Amino acid sequence: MYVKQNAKQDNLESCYYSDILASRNFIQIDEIARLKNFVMPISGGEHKPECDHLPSSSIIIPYRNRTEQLGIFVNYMHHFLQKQRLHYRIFIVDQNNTNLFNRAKLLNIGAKVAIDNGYPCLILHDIDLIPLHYGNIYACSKVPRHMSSSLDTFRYNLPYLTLFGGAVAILSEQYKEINGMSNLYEGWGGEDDDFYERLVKHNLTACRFCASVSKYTMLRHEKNLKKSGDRFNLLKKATERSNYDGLDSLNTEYTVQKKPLYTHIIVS
Ligand code: BGN
Repeated sequence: MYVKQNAKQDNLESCYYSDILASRNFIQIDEIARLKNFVMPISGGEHKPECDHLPSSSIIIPYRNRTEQLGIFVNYMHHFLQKQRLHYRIFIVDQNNTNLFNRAKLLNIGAKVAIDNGYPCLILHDIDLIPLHYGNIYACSKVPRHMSSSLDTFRYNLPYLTLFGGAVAILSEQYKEINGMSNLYEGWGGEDDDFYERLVKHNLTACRFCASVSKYTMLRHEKNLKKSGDRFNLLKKATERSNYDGLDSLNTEYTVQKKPLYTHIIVS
């Protein structure tokens, strides 16, 4: 358990996280059941600490019908993010139809809502990924950052160097500059590689923290994801398509509701 170490820390005026790094680095998954006692009051999944903080972060989660993971994720993440003393808000972007899952389009919609609400930093995040190191700060770096590069299901190795999926942090300005992600990837796979091509096109060199800080565990789920049959062809034209397929070509309806632990964006 994280314990405040001295009285001075109780009156912190800035949200430095070096004390977090110093105090305790790893979180045990079995803490999840006890998290309720640790989190501060939240509305719409937003929390603002009473101190100067880093630029505000929006945590954007593409989602459909994984209630158990949702409960684990939001409880764990409020605890985790509050230890990092961030101003943040969790957005769950819920695909409310039976079409193939369109992860990138949901991320575009979440990013649009977050940007419209004034968030300068976007954390694009799968719901089954649980960060294990407090040093993995959920704020944006100057360049886009691949956060989940050390994942237990990949035996803590990167499958390939340009992988840019799972959990990434990107400034809203940069996301707008590259026109977000493609809306055309229906089903599993490829949309994150397409996203990476957009970064390359705009000379945005991505970064990673070291492997020990970038550790994640993946929550188990049934592997019933249908693959995108088009992904190979789509990827071939990723760079040229980015001019007209992305954040500026969203034509999907959605509603936004504040729930206690998250902002719920329902996409029809
Ligand atoms: C890759 C997928 C990514 C996925 C990683 C890790 C494709 C495109 C093939 C041309 N890419 O194979 O989307 O994030 O695996 O699982 O399928």
